[in-house]
Amino acid sequence: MTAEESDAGEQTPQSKEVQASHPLQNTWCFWVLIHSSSAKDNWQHSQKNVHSFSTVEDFWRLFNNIKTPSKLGVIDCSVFKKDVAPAWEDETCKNGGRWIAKIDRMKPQDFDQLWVNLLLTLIGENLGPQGSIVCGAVVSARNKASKVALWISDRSEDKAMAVGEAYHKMLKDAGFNGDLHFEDFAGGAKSAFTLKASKDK
Ligand code: MGP
Repeated sequence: MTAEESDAGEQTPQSKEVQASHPLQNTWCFWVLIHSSSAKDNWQHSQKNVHSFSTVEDFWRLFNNIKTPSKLGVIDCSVFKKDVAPAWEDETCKNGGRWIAKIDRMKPQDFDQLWVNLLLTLIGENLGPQGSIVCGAVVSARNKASKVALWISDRSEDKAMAVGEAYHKMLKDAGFNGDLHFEDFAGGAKSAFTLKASKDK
């Protein structure tokens, strides 16, 4: 709910009911991976799908009740479309890759805000005309360089670049000023494409 809506004065039960549910285009799942020695041995089974949401209100109910990434130690939190797992092996993800932004020298509160901005962009389907290939986003909070990645289901250059540019713009608007690297899941850890900080191609 926006500040204007909450300030709008008394509401009828009917208007409250309408406000109670703003459906999202997709249902999204929130996944958590807490790093431990056993997680290294069994990475896939260490990822837990802890919650799902399909309305704006449920999104805020979840995110207003969990700690922000900078306060969670070494952890990976992911928000992915329902039925898509945040794993290279996933049937949808395996044909794509991930755009990775390394976040260093950013204040914790700016990092947390960047993550919220990314989630709002994600669930608001605001990653441009090729946005349907988006699988989800991962924040990897680390002691040194943390990462924020956008996973997509298509590795073709035109689509990957289009989504990458929209993602880069969103990150830059949130104060990120580094390069963005695309890792093709079929090509190992190699960076297939790069978007430079100074220019978009
Ligand atoms: P990472 O989390 O992508 O890199 O992969 P990070 O966080 O830079 O690594 P760190 O050492 O800095 O923490 C770390 C490791 O997790 C990989 O080497 C894999 O062993 C495992 N792993 C990560 N992902 C995304 C996957 C995946 O999708 N599938 C599987 N099977 N293992 C993964």
